[in-house]
Amino acid sequence: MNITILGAGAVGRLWGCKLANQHNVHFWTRDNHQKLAIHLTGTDATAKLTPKSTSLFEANQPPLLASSDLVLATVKAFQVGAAIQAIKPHLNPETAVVIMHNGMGSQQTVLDLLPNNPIIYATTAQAAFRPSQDEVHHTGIGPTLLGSITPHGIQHQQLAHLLDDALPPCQWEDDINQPLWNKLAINCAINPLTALHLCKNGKLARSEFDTELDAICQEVALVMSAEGYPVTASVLRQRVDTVINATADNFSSMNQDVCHQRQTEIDYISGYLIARAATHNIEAPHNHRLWQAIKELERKYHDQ
Ligand code: KPL
Repeated sequence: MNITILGAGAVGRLWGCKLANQHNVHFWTRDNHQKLAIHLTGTDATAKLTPKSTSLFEANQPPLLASSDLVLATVKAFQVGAAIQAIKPHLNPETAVVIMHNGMGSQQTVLDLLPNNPIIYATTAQAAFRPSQDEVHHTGIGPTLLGSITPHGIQHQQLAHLLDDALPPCQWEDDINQPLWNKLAINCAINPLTALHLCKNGKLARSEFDTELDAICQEVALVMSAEGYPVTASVLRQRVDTVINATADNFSSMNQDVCHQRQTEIDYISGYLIARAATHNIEAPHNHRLWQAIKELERKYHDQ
């Protein structure tokens, strides 16, 4: 299969290296470089690349994009619109497009820009970071779930097998919004708090965060239930605690964004939750306060 990875962050590079074991992989990035070198490291059992080998990929070549059977977009939520606009002139309307990012709220933008392509959304618990320019380090294995948001996307269920062969475990979901909401709930709790307290995920297990985590989960549970995904605050709190413990030694993506003074995904995490709460007339003061605090931080470092 011919695959284009849209975005060359840690997650895009990880998937690119893994898919390249069986497929032709090409990258589309914001710079215009025609080649992309990636050195993949990591200790997971599925690593098939020889340790210390560097793979050289073709990049930013319109004919390779035009002949792609699949585009896997791994850019951040707030970059999705611009990234899709950049590839649109070269994209075949039959090419399946998989969108994989933290948070929710980009679906309508993608549907408006690509009304004919099969559109699939994905959420992954695979973790990676880039210790240096060329290197990507695979730090955690977790499930990837994907499902269609367009009627013709359903014909692409075999993509779950393709991704599963490259980087398991991976599974097709009939309603992808359910796992997207489940992940959003976890991100609403962990990401802003670890970014504001400049701490690893594990610190949130301390009792001083109990009340705040309960309040966040309470609001998210109300909104999820109103959206047709009924859940209780205590179930969400258990899930959040499980992730806090499983990723205790990690810095969340929002913590890393704030530390590097980058734009965060807050508008697509707490911001999305608040927007959905408003449509159901649900109060979400705790999530709103966290959203405001992160926006204030972003404003400060952008004004510097
Ligand atoms: O998805 C994550 C993130 O960092 O964005 C969690 C689950 C919080 C793990 O760090």
